[in-house]
Amino acid sequence: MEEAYLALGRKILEDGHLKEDRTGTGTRSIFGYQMRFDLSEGFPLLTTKRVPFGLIKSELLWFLKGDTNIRFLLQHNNHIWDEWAFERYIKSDDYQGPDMTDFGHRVLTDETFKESYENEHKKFCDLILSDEKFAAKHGELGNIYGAQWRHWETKDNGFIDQLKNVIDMIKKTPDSRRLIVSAWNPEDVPSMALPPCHTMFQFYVNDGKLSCQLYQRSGDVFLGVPFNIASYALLTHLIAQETGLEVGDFVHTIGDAHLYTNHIDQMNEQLTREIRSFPTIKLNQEKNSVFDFEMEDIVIEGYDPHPTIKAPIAV
Ligand code: UFP
Repeated sequence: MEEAYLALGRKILEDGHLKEDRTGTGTRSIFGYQMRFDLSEGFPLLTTKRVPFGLIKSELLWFLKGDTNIRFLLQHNNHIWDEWAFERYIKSDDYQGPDMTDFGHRVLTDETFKESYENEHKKFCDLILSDEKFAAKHGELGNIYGAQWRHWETKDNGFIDQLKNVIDMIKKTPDSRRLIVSAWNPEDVPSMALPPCHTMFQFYVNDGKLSCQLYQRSGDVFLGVPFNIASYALLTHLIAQETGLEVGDFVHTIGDAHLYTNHIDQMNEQLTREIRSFPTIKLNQEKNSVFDFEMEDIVIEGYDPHPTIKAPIAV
């Protein structure tokens, strides 16, 4: 099944057209691609390079809680959302340190600046962890996934818990063709630093099995997509357990599927590696609501990947 992912990498290398992008890095890109993973055959955590499952797990539990403050992530040593909160902080009146404008690009080229950035970033994270008031003010990311999934604001000042509703529907009307959660909120998009990449997902129940399809508008195929596959596979497992279903397929549909030009060598290296068998996932069988899972309730077994391949993140 991992071949489905590698085939995408290969296709972009062969057919992808050069395309400029928002980050100024440049990409090779194709439009419209679909992969399918039969979750009953193993958990799709890539083996041709190590994918850090702990980060995927804590991020998903954070989304499920409807939490949009990075404090929970930092408490779990997860730094994948730091930059977005840090960017807001340095633009606020409370930030008094050295100029951090455009830090994402400057750290790549200026060693002295990088040191200063790392220093400020560490101070920021320490404050988020130690000072509750600071965290409430500066750790907040606004209307990102957790908010849209669990707390979609309505015109009459109420809110919709899309995820809870979809789980109820899977239990009561599993044949429904409306089992959808949308993170794409057109009212919020213009004010968001990073509009949702995984924009909507749909469930499908057949023969006692739960399948999930994600529509991802934009996929960084080397760095982002391996995370996204594992995250939605995990979500499908959690919801299947609550609804008493087996797992079916995870179908991953991507709009702009791209390789950044500084990920080409890394993708080529990954393509030379031999696929190993996927690991399996064990969930605490005593948890029967997706909202009750803690880190230790979810365990990956038999994961034996090739080593990590490092690549710069485009910002
Ligand atoms: N990206 C992913 N997966 C994610 C995520 C981001 O691949 O879960 F949050 C990548 C896609 C793209 C960039 O390369 O981040 C977002 O940029 P843009 O908004 O311009 O598409």
